[in-house]
Amino acid sequence: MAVLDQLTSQEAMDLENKYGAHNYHPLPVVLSRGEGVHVWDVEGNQYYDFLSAYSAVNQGHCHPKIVNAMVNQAQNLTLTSRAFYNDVLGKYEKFATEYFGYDKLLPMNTGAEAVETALKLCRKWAYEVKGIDENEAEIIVCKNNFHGRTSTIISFSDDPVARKNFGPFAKGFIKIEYDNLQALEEVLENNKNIAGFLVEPIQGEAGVYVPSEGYLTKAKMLCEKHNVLFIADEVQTGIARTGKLLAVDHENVKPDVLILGKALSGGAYPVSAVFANDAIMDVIKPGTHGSTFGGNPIAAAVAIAALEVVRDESLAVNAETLGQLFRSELNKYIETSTLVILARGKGLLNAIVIDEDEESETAWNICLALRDNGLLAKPTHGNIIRFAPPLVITEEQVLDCVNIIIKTLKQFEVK
Ligand code: IF1
Repeated sequence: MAVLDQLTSQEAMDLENKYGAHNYHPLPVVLSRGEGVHVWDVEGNQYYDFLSAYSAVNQGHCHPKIVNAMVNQAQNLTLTSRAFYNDVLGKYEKFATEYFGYDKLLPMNTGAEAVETALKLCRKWAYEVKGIDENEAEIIVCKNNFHGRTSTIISFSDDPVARKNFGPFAKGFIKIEYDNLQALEEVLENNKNIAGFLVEPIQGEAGVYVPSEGYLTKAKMLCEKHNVLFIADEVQTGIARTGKLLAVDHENVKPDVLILGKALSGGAYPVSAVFANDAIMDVIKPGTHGSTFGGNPIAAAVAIAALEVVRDESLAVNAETLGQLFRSELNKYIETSTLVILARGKGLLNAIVIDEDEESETAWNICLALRDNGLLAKPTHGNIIRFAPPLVITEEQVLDCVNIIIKTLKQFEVK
């Protein structure tokens, strides 16, 4: 088989199954093209994308402005490593730090790398600025977190599947309940060695779990009181997804350390970054941290374009307005449903909870039926379906999608 031959869906799936490690269980659909809110499979069927590559494609598939920036840069210079300067990185750093309101950023590639970077930055700050004894620093994390797949990050996950037989695990993390200020205060009061508090403003993998109003504000205040860094993982919630540029903006909280990834490139390229002010970021000195690809010229050019699209197309406002419409339309149906318990979320990061236990296959089967009806979504746990379309979606398209979703759910209602 020549590499360029057009495969059928079945052939493409068979190839992945035979030659690729089985670290995923994809919904059976093979995509070959994307534009805006739509993707097409190899047979030419069109779908609404309600996953957006886990919120990486906020700007829509193959946004022409982002693709142009990438192609133009790729024709000039792709990679220098950080052994030399390049003429795009500085421009991007100026643009992005002004955009998010920080003194500096540290460029990486994937979300997990950026989380790792933030953890290292936090520890170094704790020893060199806060004055914690070497190797004694602790970072507070939340139950049911998702921050990525590296050895250190899974050390403080409590997903048994993500951890089993990957030990021994890294030390230095204290886990508390999410959305529980008392638990946070207790740890802060009783431990002198706390360096930071790492938190998702909305827990994505946990099933789009939105904390109580005021949680982030008060958590930030507690951190300030105890001279502990408030580290927000906005890899999934950031960049307009929840109806504000950042999810912390809903409470006007300014994290000491901000972690971004995914939509920082509009899904065109792996681009992540950690943002902080000089008092923190200046602990990083030459040789202490880095990455061959981090800050490469393509990433820098793509990220500038991706952030410009978010601003120029008012994607945060669109996510806020259409998110409300989406939830209110779905809720009208849910009131009469015996299958769906609730819809929750913020902006265009939403989920519905099915009245089944976590081992149930219903959510998976609903996603197969949604696919057949022209909409792609993925379950998280057995009973939750996440709905996160590209933020360039229109009102008319939202209503069309609500119809598809309700029509599909009705097939599963117990009569
Ligand atoms: C997979 C979930 C989403 C993230 C937060 C860091 C990372 C992620 C808050 C790491 C990544 C992804 C990765 C993806 C599944 C996924 C996910 F279901 F697990 F929770 F988005 F909803 N912080 N999230 O959500 O970023 O290294 O992947 O670039 O396939 O593992 P990464």
